[in-house]
Amino acid sequence: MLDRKLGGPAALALGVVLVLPASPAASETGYDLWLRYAPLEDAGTRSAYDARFTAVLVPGDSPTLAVVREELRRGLSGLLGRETPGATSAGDGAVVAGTPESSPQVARLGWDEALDRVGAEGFLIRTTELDGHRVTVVASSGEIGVLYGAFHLLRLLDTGAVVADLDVEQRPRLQRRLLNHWDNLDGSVERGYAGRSLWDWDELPGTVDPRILDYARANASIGVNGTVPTNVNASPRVLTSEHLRKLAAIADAIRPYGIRLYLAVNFASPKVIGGLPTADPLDPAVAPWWRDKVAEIYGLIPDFGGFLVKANSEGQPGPQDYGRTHADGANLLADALAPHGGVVMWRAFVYDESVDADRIKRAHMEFVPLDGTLRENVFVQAKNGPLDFMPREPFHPLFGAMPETPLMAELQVTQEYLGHSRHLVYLGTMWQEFLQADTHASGTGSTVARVLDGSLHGYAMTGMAGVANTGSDVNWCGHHFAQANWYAYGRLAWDPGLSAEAIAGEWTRSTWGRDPGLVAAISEMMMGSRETYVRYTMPVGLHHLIGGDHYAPMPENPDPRREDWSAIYYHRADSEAIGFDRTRRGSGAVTQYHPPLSERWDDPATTPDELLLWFHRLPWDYEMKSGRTLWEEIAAHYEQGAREAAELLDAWQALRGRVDDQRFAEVLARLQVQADHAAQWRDQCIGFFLSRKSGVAAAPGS
Ligand code: BDP
Repeated sequence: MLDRKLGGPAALALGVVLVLPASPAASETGYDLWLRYAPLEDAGTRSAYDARFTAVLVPGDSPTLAVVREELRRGLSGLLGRETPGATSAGDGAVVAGTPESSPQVARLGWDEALDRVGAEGFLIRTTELDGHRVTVVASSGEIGVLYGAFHLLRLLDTGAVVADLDVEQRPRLQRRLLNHWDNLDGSVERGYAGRSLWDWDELPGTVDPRILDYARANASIGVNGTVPTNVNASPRVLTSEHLRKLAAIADAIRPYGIRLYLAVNFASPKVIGGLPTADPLDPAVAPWWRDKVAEIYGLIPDFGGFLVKANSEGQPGPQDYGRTHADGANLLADALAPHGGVVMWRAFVYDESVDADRIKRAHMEFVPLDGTLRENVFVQAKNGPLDFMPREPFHPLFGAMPETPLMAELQVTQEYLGHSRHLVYLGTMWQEFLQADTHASGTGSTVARVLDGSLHGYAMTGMAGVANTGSDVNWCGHHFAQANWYAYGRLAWDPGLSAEAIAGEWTRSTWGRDPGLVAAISEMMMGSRETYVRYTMPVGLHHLIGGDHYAPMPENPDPRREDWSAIYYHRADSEAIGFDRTRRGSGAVTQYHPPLSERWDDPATTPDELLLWFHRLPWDYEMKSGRTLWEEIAAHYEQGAREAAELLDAWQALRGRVDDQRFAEVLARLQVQADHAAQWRDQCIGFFLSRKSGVAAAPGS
């Protein structure tokens, strides 16, 4: 077993290459994620690869090239079950990796045109002849591209792709592919379900936990190229000089893996840590404060990425505290960052009650008028849906509504509303649904993916952010299957057009095993899991049926702090009807979508079942497409969802002995909890809605 001590960066530094045992019964902790490089079981494939990948030729001394060299050796040694040496010249079977600058062999191939095409993060992987030898070349115009190419080659081998005659050309479709951590400076993690924070601020900057290198390596393997280490509910302390030195140590550690550091900042910082009387963006002292602070950051972290800001949202300070707009605030920071090449990611997660009675309309109403008023280095970062990371939402109407403003999508990898790290819910399918949703902003085919990759509106900057699910748990994500969501996020940020099913297959092979029966069984569990979760938590478009922990069913929740944090505000169930009327006759939220969606979703008859009660308030006996009444349909979904959760447990039990014992048992324990809790969702919600329907329970708001 490759455990943390043996397989971590210490082993890399020593050039130790470890070989993994093949037995599925051996215990694994999950620490190695999808980078286990378990020996190929199939003898035929292994001997074919044996001759094809004999040695690794990666000249160059840079930290990134050292990582490439060691990763290729480690990966090939693991997969082939024998040591793969480094080489100094290209013999038969050499894997040659580098840029034209770092590798004389790559330079001699004369692939300049193709290398220009793929850019500094893209790569070519080709089987070719070099000085009469048959070699595999991984080439890019940038070292990070070489690293991505090396990981991709290993992924191809690991997942059993045909590699006889390789000719691969890839480049990322999005420029900035970030993880956003919601880690606090005290080591807790907001909405984190996998232990404590990865960052040990007390030990930094003197000691960087080697685990940070493994974190960076895992991210590089899926193309993540930026990280925001701390919470959007930002402590002003993040920007103190003392803390910046700690951040610089992290930035240094992750740089060789192509990962840039960004920071979530508190808009009131000039006041709280800068000693100014105000943080008003138009106050003459405030802009110089930010300029100086930014200069200090770049002095320590020359490739610093920029700021992420949650302003005037859920009690966070912001420009509106001074009667200014979000644009005033974002542009202030953008001007400070621009000379250094930094960007601002200004979050659109705002829902000021004074804007509109329907919470989901508020961000669109506040931000659309700002389109065209933001500096060129400002992104607006919007969650995938207009409410808040529900298991199913229609796409956020801002996508397709801000042609002049680069929009970044914020996806939530941590399962805040999706069963925490207790439920097996593969999010790849949910994100695919979002990315492929047609906004109709500029005719049919105006998918969210095309908004994000800039092709629809000609954005000069593109990006995506994922709220991380990593923590100090030895398996990183709490649930072994939650690792799949980290993986899928990275792969989709690289290419939003990838299919969730292909990603699930890839991940399963690398993480659990390559036996086709095993892959089919696990992929099937994953592919249906999100819809199962939707069935037992938000059937037919019902939403936000939770209480404060965002986990357990609490449809009766009347949150006294804010109406729009309660459950009853959303389902509005009484003896007559259920659902939120967002049609033109109701809140009018449908009008924020382009036609034909605004018409389609205005009419229950043309609204898909899964969004029905998101957009409509309907009588309990409304006739569904299935022929059932609405109530029967809701109840049937709860029943089916709970049944499917129990079936997930059965499906896993059938895999006993086919994966290692430790991970098997850990997943089993969680699936048992999931089945129990799904049954609770069913029973509590059916009971509650029945009482509402019969008029026994009090009507909403009473
Ligand atoms: C909500 C979370 C809260 C976050 C907030 C946000 O419950 O913890 O701070 O979103 O995204 O989903 O700012």
